[in-house]
Amino acid sequence: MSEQLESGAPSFLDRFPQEAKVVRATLGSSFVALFLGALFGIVQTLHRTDILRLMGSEYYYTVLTAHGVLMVVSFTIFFLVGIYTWGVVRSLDRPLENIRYTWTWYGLMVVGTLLAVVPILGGFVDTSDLSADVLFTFYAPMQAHPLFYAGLSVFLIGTWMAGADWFRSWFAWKQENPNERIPLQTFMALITMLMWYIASIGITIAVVGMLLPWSLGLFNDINALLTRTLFWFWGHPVVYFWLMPAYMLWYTVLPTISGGRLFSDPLARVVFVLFLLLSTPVGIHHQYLDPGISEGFKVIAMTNTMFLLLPSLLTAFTVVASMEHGARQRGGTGLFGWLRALPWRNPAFTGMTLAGLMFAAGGFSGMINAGLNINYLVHNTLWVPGHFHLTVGTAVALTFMAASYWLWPQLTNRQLYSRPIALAQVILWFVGMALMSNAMHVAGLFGVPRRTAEPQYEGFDFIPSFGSIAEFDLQLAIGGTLLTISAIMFVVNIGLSNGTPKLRGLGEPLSEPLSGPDDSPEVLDNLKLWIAIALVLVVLAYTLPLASIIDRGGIFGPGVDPVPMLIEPLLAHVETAFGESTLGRLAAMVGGIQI
Ligand code: HAS
Ligand code: CU
Repeated sequence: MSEQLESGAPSFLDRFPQEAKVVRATLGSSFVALFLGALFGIVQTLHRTDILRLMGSEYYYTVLTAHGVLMVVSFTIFFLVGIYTWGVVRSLDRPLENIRYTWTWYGLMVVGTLLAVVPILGGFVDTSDLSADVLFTFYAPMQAHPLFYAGLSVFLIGTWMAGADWFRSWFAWKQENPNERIPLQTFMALITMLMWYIASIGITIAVVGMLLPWSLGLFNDINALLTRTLFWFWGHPVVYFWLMPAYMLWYTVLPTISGGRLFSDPLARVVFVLFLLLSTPVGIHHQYLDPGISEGFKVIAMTNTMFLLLPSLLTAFTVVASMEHGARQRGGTGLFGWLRALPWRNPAFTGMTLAGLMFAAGGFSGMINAGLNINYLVHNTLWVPGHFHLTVGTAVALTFMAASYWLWPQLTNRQLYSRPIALAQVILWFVGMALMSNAMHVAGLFGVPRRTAEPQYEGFDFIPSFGSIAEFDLQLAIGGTLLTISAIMFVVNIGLSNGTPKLRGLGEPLSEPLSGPDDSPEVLDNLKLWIAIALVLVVLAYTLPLASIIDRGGIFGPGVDPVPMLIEPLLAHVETAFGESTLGRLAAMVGGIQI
């Protein structure tokens, strides 16, 4: 018989035992991926900084692919499906419609991951022809074993089914509550999935239509630029797919553990709608340096990207305002004095807040990336991994870990093994990442490339304007080591928590927003409207660039010559095609259809 805590509320496990099991399984899978990903991470950090070489450089891409795929596909997305399942069930306050269906999508995601990871690991076995050293951006011309693409496809199907599960639950709830606003957490999960379905169009065509048959040998040529463009059609929304569950936690859990209430539910809805509208028509900002896409399309992508800063800036405001409200409820006063009244000893709070703080820096490097001209300075340098270790590697990963300290006890009815270790762990992550990402950003500015085992070319010295490359390497290696220790501390702490005594009453209800859903215009909940606008924007942003790439390079090859697209020949061509009409001139301005 488990002991009952005196004042505690029933936990998620008490109320939804079946669903709690699924959420535990998905989060557990994500932690396994994090643990393995961290091990590959340290191997590659120490290798490229030449501090400890455990393998030959020919295995560097194998390690890098394993690190990337385990971290940004498995860790993040398994966590996402778990936390949204929790959020939807909790906020609709009803069990899922069919738990066997739920286990089916979870099973598909596990099988998909295994299918993709086996060929990656095959890269270590010289005698096997299994390999997938294609990095987490797996577009052509690098080619993986067909199993890798098959695994990815199965994994994706699993995620789509997960989304359908939440929609189903929401439909059922709506029948019973026809006049109610969609509860905030469910709203966030549904909007995220609508974005995911739109983004998936790009990757499905690339993987099923091109990469898989190409690796099966069904055709020999491939239009590499087309697979890249379709990849980034999906690849940018993916970064928000990682971020949105973290935002869900910042909006709905962080205010409660700060001792306060969410400042504004309507603003949170606006933010998620903006993500749905703007996440996809910006993918070309990853291709500013790709020859073969005209500058006009790149400028459109840049403009959309700058608009896309808005939801994050709104988030910074809303989340900090909610924290301040919490602090003042706890007796905090003064312009900044309220910061002292926040619960800094709570690892869930401190972890999420440090994650937010680092995201401010990551967002800043994102703005630099997004500038078409300044991107030329940083593209393909170590700056870019510096950027994404602050965003996905901290804003997202640290939030997920911190939130787990809060949620895991409610899924297991057992207290956390050690809060002091948890607190040390989140601080260690922050310190490790501050060192590593700082070194990466600065080294990138000096031109040190990303994605290479041998960044130091023979007969060539990078000229830093301060410090030395050796110092940055050391900083990077120390940071990477602290991060690996921190990841291990997290997994071990959660693992040991499964052995603490059973308790009842560990539930922690969430506080109501200061400005609730009734204050937000009903149109915000009109999902059909938002998806229609999102689709129109995608069509506007992508039809011409894709038509142009296919026109010049074919669907199945031979591909586009790697020469820059110039406006003048385009103008000449469009004049012949459209005459001198305004439309013709306009089409030429943004990049034309043919060259
Ligand atoms: Fe990015 C490349 C532009 C956000 C991830 N990005 C990448 C890659 C990854 C990635 C993985 O335009 C590399 C892909 C590859 O392998 O090639 N990114 C942006 C922009 C944003 C942005 C404009 N990125 C993210 C997020 C990611 C992510 C989020 C993952 C989760 N990124 C780019 C571009 C490239 C790129 C180019 C291509 C570079 C190249 O050349 O290859 C924006 O969304 C950022 C907006 C964010 C803000 C910050 C708001 C601040 C907040 C903090 C609140 C504070 C709190 C704490 C809560 C404006 C919300 C308060 C604390 C107290 C104590 C009070
Ligand atoms: Cu992007």
